[in-house]
Amino acid sequence: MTYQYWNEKMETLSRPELEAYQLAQLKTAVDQALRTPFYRERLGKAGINSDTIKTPEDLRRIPFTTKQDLRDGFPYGFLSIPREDVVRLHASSGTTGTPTTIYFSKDDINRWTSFVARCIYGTGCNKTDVFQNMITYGLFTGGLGFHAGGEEVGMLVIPSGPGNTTRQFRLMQDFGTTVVHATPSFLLHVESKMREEGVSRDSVKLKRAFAGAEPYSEDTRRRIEELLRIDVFNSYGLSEMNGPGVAFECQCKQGLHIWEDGYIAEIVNPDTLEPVPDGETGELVLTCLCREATPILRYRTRDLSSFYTEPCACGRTHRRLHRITGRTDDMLIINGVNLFPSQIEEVIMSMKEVGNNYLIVVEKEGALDRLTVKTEVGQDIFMDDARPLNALKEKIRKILQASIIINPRVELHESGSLPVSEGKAKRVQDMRPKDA
Ligand code: DLL
Repeated sequence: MTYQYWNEKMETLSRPELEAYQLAQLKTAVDQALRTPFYRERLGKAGINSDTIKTPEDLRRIPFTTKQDLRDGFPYGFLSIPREDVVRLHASSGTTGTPTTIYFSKDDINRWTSFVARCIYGTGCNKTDVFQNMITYGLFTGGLGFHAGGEEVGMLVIPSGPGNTTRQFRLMQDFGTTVVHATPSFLLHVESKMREEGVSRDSVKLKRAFAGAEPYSEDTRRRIEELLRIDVFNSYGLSEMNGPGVAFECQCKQGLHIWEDGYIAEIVNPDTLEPVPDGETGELVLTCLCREATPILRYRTRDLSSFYTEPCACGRTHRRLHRITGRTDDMLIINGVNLFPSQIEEVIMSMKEVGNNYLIVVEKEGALDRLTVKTEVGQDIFMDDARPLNALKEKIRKILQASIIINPRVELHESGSLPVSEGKAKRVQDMRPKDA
């Protein structure tokens, strides 16, 4: 296979060159951070400035930054440049508290855009492609981030946003869309709708999809790839680190290259905060090296991942992350047993009889927790035939129980009947009283 690089020099720097580059950028980031009210105090207390950062290991002397810190610093505690040099802001939805806001200078936007372009180009896209960006625009970074990256590559970008699948199909057919971007759950919904509305696969020219913004399993990727006959590339990012364009799969589709000239990645044990041995799973901690307006150092993402230990066949020297399996804060404890929603997804998405959507519900039943897994059935399964349905239910229950230890209740639902979210899927409904 021939691999294409957007910025060959930076993508294939030798490790010593990359580390030297990171160190220089880290010093700049620390200087920049000292211009914000938050870090002036935090780094001041720890006695840290760019002169105390002499080797890559000195990074570990910098205190961590948490989501709560960002909230406490709302609205301008993390701003390091004059307000009039800020050209854009993005913000988290704030559904779980005060929103967190990230500010960008013009140069920040350009740097972010070139990282997203690097991701897109590295999957084999080029200016002949037609790119339908089926993700939310607005304060969410996915829409505008990919929009700018797609234009930078020179693709024809259709800013469709999510929703309205009938119109999405029309756009795909009218303009010959070759690449789409969406959350994996929305891609599965698109596939179901395509069959439901009788849109033939041959009437569209799709080749690739970028899927991210939420966790999904390898089986889900395979399912989307097989059903839509496309290549799906995993895309990871977070608003605190600009948005998409932090880590992305190349044509090898074996883990996500984290762009180490833009971000320093560490993986730590979430309890001890000590680094885990290479290859072991822990919490990803990121330092942003490519943004001046809102510098963020050693940010605890709460995302769980691990590094690949071998180099990638594509020749890029930037390390690869395993797909994010979940977050430290999305672990459920059910009658004392720890469970990540991804463990359930892995099981059910590998079963052909199961449809494209599912929901996990946890309730209190007396003193005990009760786990219910609601799944849609495949489109060729009839809901009025009780016997095969009961057999299927029992089969799913048994396979799940063997894998997650907990004995779940399984509910089967008609294809297309479970709620679909246009943005990130809400897979878990935890109905247990909060203080129980
Ligand atoms: O989701 C940015 C983004 C947009 C990434 C479009 C990819 C594509 P936030 O809304 O701040 O930003 O959410 C970030 O989403 O910490 C992860 O928990 C999760 N996440 C993002 N990408 C993936 C992925 C955007 N590929 C949070 N796999 C992160 C698993 C992901 N989880």
